[in-house]
Amino acid sequence: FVLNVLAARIAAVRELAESWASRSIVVGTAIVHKGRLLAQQRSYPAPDAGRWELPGGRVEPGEDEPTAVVRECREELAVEVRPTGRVGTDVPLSNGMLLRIHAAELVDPTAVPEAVEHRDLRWVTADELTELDWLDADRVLVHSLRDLLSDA
Ligand code: 9L3
Ligand code: MG
Repeated sequence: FVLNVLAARIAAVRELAESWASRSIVVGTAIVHKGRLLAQQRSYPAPDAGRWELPGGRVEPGEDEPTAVVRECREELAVEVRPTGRVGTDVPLSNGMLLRIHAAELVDPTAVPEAVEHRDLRWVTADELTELDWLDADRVLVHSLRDLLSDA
């Protein structure tokens, strides 16, 4: 009986820990098409406006990362993507969350992403990657993203 109670306690704590862990992840999406990477320019908040990032956002409680990637790309770009695996390392954000990148491809290669809530979108080449004014966290990933483009 005591062991059962303990096991239940441990399960409850683990569940809580996992829900906290999943809440602290921000997914970013590396969509590569014809040797270019899709970058988007933020329009808010003021300090980030005009700077570039990979599409994405917070993983919601109970949501897995690939599902969050698909949802965020629908919301921000109005396209369907298929996540294919993680890219680079996790990058700590100033708000205490972690940025984690997933590569993805367009389900329909002829679909045209739209800047639903962003200022601008750009398909960038490996050389253009370094020139963009990336958010600090995304800039850390430029080398990994370049590798992704040279593989394609
Ligand atoms: N963030 C940084 N780089 C990214 C993304 C998608 C997000 N590629 C940061 C910006 C915000 C936080 O994560 O501080 C949450 O992102 P969002 O929900 O504003 O997209
Ligand atoms: Mg976002």
